[in-house]
Amino acid sequence: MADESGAESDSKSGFFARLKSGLAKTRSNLAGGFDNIVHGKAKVGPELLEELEETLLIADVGMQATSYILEDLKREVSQNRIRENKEVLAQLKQRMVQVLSQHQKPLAFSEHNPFVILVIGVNGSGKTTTIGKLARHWKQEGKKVLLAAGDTFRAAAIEQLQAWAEKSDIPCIIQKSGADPSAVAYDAVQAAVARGMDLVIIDTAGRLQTNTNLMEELKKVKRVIGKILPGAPHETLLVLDGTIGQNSISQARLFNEALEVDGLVMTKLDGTAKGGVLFNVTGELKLPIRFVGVGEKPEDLQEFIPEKFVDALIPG
Ligand SMILES: Nc1nc2c(ncn2[C@@H]2O[C@H](COP(=O)(O)OP(=O)(O)OP(=O)(O)O)[C@@H](O)[C@H]2O)c(=O)[nH]1
Ligand SMILES: [Mg+2]
Repeated sequence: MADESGAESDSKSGFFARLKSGLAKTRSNLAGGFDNIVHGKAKVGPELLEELEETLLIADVGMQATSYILEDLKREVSQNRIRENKEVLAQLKQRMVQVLSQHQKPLAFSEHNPFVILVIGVNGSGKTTTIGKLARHWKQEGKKVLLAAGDTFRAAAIEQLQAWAEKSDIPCIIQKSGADPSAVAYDAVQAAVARGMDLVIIDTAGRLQTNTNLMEELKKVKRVIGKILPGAPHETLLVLDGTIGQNSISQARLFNEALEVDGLVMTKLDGTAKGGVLFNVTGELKLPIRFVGVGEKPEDLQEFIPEKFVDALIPG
């Protein structure tokens, strides 16, 4: 996600192009309903809105978000106040941005030093690679970043995080595999305070949201962090795998109930036609989406900007 080209405008359009290509499957899923409006093929009327409704539901946008997106349009079209495809498109995009924006807020880096981020989620959702990419990006922004290999479950998990740390020349706190993840988190936060770091990012082992013991383990990690640094972790970041579609909602709900999640990352949107689930998950969970992953390259992990996301989904 870092800007390596040095040419800001180029890199910005490059980022947008990557977002667009990463969302290609979802876009083609939406295309049926949206092409008609974008290219002015269909007459504005109740049938067009029904088609749009179906299209949004198929892309996993969800009942509630879909009704919200279309409610005003339905009324205005039925009262003949909107007759042009262009107007329908503009309203639609505006509403979609609204749904995605309602819970957005920036990470409060400036309010805490060190700012502590605890990264959680099920196995393979993309936690460790997300941490690697974010750490690199924030280091390039000039922040003093410390990583913590809190996934002590497998030796390979520690090595995976260490590899990211070495590549970006970032310090990484480790213990041997099998160690208590709370102890690693404790060491890391203590070291960050002592060394005057700006940011600590703690990796954790993947776990199912239904595994009570493993959820308790994460609660303990949170408690221990809060004991050394009251108020920390400042961000409990839940990483969701975009390819699981609607299931991410029940998954996120259980993680949130157990651990009070502050923000969401949705990875692997390049691998799904159901990227509309972002509308659903932010609305249901009332949580901000911090980053989205649209591929495996560092620049494929992008800060989530509702306007850009909607522009990438719907051309025109
Ligand atoms: N296509 C694609 N692959 C991704 C994306 N984000 C992560 N991945 C891949 O997903 C795989 C799993 O990523 P990890 O970061 O190891 O996942 P994890 O959550 O740390 O996994 P555990 O530690 O086993 O729980 C890796 O091969 C990543 O490259 C994405 O946005 N798109
Ligand atoms: Mg991992």
